[in-house]
Amino acid sequence: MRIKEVTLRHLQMKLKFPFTTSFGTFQDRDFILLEAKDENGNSGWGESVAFHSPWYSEETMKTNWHMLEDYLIPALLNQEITHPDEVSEVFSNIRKNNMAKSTIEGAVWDLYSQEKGVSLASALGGKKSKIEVGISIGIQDTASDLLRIIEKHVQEGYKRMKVKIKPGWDVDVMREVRKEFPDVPLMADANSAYTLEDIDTLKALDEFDLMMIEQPLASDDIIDHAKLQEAISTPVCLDESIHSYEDARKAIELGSCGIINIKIGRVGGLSESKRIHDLCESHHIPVWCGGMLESGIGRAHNVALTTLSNFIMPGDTAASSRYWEKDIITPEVTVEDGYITVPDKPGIGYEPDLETIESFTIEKKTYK
Ligand code: OSB
Ligand code: MG
Repeated sequence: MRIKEVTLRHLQMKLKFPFTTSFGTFQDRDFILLEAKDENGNSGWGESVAFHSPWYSEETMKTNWHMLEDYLIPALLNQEITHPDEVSEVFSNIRKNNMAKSTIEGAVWDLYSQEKGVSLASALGGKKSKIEVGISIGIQDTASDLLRIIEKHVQEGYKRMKVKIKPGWDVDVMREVRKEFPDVPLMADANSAYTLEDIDTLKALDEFDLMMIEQPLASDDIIDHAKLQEAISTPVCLDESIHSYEDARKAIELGSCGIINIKIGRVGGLSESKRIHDLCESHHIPVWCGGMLESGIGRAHNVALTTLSNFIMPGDTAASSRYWEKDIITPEVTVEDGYITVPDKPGIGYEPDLETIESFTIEKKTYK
C-alpha cells in the first residue's frame, strides 16, 4: 500500500454538556480529522485526540497539525507499506508527538484492514463481537447533581461509573455515591490532582471498594505512584503517565500500578497499544480503553482495540449520543445494556458521513 494523498480537517463540535476535570472545563471540541487515500483511491480515517489547549498533555491541535504537515505526512507519502506496524519505523527519527503520529497511523490501519477485507478489530487480532462499556462523569456543581447523573447512566445499563475527583471533591462525594449505589462498579479519576502529601485523603478512598483510582499523582510520575500503591489497597491505574511500551514495562516493574488505561493517541497508535496490551496480559495487569471525548472516527478505533483479550474492564467509550447531537459516522456508536456490538464490516466498520463532516469543518488542507 502507498499513501498518495492526505487531507487534514480542523473540526469543531459542541459537546452536549460541559465536561469538567481537575484541570478545567470545556464544551467545544476542536480536533483534527485525517483522511488518507491509497493508490486505489480508498480512504482511511484517523482522528487526533489532542485538545485545543495543552492541559491533558503537551500536545495540542496546532502542534499536531504542524507535526503532520511538516514531518509525518511528508515522511509517509508514497512509501510502500505492507503492514501498519511499519509506520512507527518510518517515524523512528521523530521524537514523541504521539497523538500526531497516531492520527495518521490509525488511518493506515483502517486502509490496511479494508484492503484485507476484514474488520479493524480482527486485523488487530480482536475476537470479541461485543464489548462492555462504562462512562466517565465530570465534576458537577453539587453531589446531588452527580447522583442524578449516575442514576441515569446506571439505568441506561453502563457497566461502570467513573467519577472525576479533585481536592475538595473526593471523599465526601464518593461516600454519598457509595451510600446511594452500594453495588455499582465504581472508580475515581483524579487527572493528577494530588501529591503524596495527600496520602490520608487517598487512603480514605479505600473504604469505598473502588475498582481503581486513576492517575492520582503527577502526569510524569511512576515513582511516587509506586509508593502510593504500597500504602493503599485500591488498585492504582495509570493514564497520563504511560506513553509507550517502555513506560508500561517500567511502571509494572516498579509496582506503580495494578491496571493500565490505554489511549491509542497517548501511546502513539494502535501498534503500540497492542504491544502494551500484550505486555500487560503477560504480567496479569488488566487494561481498559480510555476516552478523549472522541468523534465517531476515534470512537470506532477505540471499539476495535477493545476487542483484544486483555481489555477485561469496561472502558470509557460511551455512545455517540452521550456526547454529540449528531456524530460524523453512520451508523453512530450505540450502547445497549452496557454493550457495544462490534461492526464486522471491513475497516473501522462505520461510514464517515461526509456531509456532516463538512458542516463541522473550519479549515481543510490536502497534501500530495
Ligand atoms: O482522564 O480519562 C481522562 C476526557 C478528557 C481528557 C482526559 C480524560 C477524559 C475522560 C472522558 O475521562 C473520557 C470520555 O468519555 O471520552
Ligand atoms: Mg484519565
